[in-house]
Amino acid sequence: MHLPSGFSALCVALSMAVRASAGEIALSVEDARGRPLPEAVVYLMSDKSSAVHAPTSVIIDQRHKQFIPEITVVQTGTAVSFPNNDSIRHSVYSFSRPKQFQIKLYGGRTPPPVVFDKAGVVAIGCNIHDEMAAWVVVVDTPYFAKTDPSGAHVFTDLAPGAYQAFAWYPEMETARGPVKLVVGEGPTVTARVHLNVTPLVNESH
Ligand SMILES: [Cu+2]
Repeated sequence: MHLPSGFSALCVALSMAVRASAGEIALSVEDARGRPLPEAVVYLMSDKSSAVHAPTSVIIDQRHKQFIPEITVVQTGTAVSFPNNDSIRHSVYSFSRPKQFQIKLYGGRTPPPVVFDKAGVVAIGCNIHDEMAAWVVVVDTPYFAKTDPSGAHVFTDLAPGAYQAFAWYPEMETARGPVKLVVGEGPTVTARVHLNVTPLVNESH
């Protein structure tokens, strides 16, 4: 796997927490300065993960010349709609290998959804407005989330077994990982993932 230069090696700290609930993995993600990183994509792979399916339709809105949300994570096979709620027209496209598409200029009626059928990172833009950017991270697992304001997410109700954890943030070409974790019969498994990235600056929020 090719990793872009500029990202340091993955630092992982594993510890067993004392909480008694079984089948949980608690992940926390931090940025280059060691601060909690909200809105990072995290996901877990396991032998059984592709057999379970997450919801299969998702919306990425367009308002005030922005995609909302900017970061979306979906399971392979998910259909994503791109409604345009601006009074100007947009043309949504991607050149990324897992999903190349182009929707001609439109306003008003929402075009048919785009099905993201291959795993990987898909960078999305608008042909008219260069400043519009969004990412869809397509994963072969239903166990995915974005980290909360404290940079964390807890996966619950996990069957015992081996899992591989990954984390991703915009501008990374591929997700960082795997962090190997084993869910046993007992306490929560925790892992901390350090990504050498700078949080997105978004002046309009
Ligand atoms: Cu546009």
